[in-house]
Amino acid sequence: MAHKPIEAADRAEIRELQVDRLRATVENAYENVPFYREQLDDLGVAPGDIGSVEDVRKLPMTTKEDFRDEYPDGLFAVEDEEIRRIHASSGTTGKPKIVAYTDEDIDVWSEVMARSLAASGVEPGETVQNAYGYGLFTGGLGLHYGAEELECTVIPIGGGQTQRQVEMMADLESDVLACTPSYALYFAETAEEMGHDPRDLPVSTVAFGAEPCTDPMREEIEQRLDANGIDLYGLSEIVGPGVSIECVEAKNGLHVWEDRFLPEVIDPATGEPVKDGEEGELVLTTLSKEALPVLRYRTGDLTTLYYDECECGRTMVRMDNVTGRTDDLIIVRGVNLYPSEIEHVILDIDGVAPYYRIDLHERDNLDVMELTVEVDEAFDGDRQQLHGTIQKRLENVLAFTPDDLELVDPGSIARTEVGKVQRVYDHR
Ligand code: DLL
Repeated sequence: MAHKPIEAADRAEIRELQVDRLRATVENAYENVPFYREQLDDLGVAPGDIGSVEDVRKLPMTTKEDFRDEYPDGLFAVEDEEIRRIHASSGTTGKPKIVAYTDEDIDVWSEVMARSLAASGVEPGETVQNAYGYGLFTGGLGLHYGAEELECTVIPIGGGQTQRQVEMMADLESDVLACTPSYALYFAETAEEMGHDPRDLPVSTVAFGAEPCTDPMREEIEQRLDANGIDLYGLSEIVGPGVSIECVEAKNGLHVWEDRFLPEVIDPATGEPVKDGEEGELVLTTLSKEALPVLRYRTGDLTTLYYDECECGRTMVRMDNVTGRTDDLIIVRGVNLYPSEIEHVILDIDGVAPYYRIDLHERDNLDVMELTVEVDEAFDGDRQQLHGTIQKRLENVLAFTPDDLELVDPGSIARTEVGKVQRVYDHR
């Protein structure tokens, strides 16, 4: 599918558009959101001070806590009558973050989502089986509107009902499965249990997102379903799904739709921008949102930006796929680890199934980590040996071994049919 001219525009043209839209966004925030007006006044910044994209650094940052503090509508920039839709992002604690859209916001969202699906190789006329949850979560309706905008057929099945999903896919010949990466594997597993070879199912693209997906996990999805796995990223505070996506040509970094969202990467400790090509926390500014303009949102997601050319011809910056968040860093007896690092090591080992959980406890004032790993169905080797291999590999790669490592039978670890998978349980 050909991309739109803006996706491959000259960088200078993109920058020009970004400055204009950034200024307008600051104006909207300043005029209509008292929260932002106060912050901008404190910093002595007026909308007219935005003369370049770099001037974004003059702006205040917005945090998750700001959304909570301003609950429900303190960050909205338009009158109630202009709000056409509300979504919410469920946190594990406290109030949800409420987000709002005008008609125009929904159009823009649908357009970036359609662009995303097209970049992932989806063609108009194809059938998209949308297994993201419908409702307050942005995944369901976000994908839905985008797929319709691209003139696809949508099956709005939502999360769960997995046997039915498998039957529908076979009977209605769905080309695209949109779901979380953990659900894609659960879907394949269920298909197998129902007597299908999942590789024979008609799906050719899996647009996975909403959760981290490491490389070994993606390989597993692609192999089990014999489909292209494409990483789709987004978050409610900025719009929902459709902030960035991998192109099918390169599958090497997610193109951020920079005409609508301005990305920066900062050092999470200092808030200063990192050097080019370094990893840090992704910060996003909306460039055309009417109902909810957001300045420099600290996503908590760790990534790197790449401005070099992409083989697909798009000029929009690519971000590395997000496998860690600043707040899911596990610190066990002074060792800093991200769950994705553990996942990367263990899923690369033959005989290990892509299901695991990490439990953190405190015993006698010490941090203790239990790692539970599922053995692959096809594994018929020696479990004791596999146990040793996992320990050794973790020690070699991460200089860390869990206090307890338990191997469990295939199917023992609970599967997540609806919503996002949880892998870390902190009992401390
Ligand atoms: O998860 C939106 C979405 C729906 C994205 C469907 C993709 C597909 P929230 O519930 O607000 O929105 O959660 C946003 O989820 O800050 C990341 O930490 C994580 N996340 C989203 N996409 C990815 C991804 C939706 N592709 C939070 N890889 C974000 C890793 C992701 N993490």
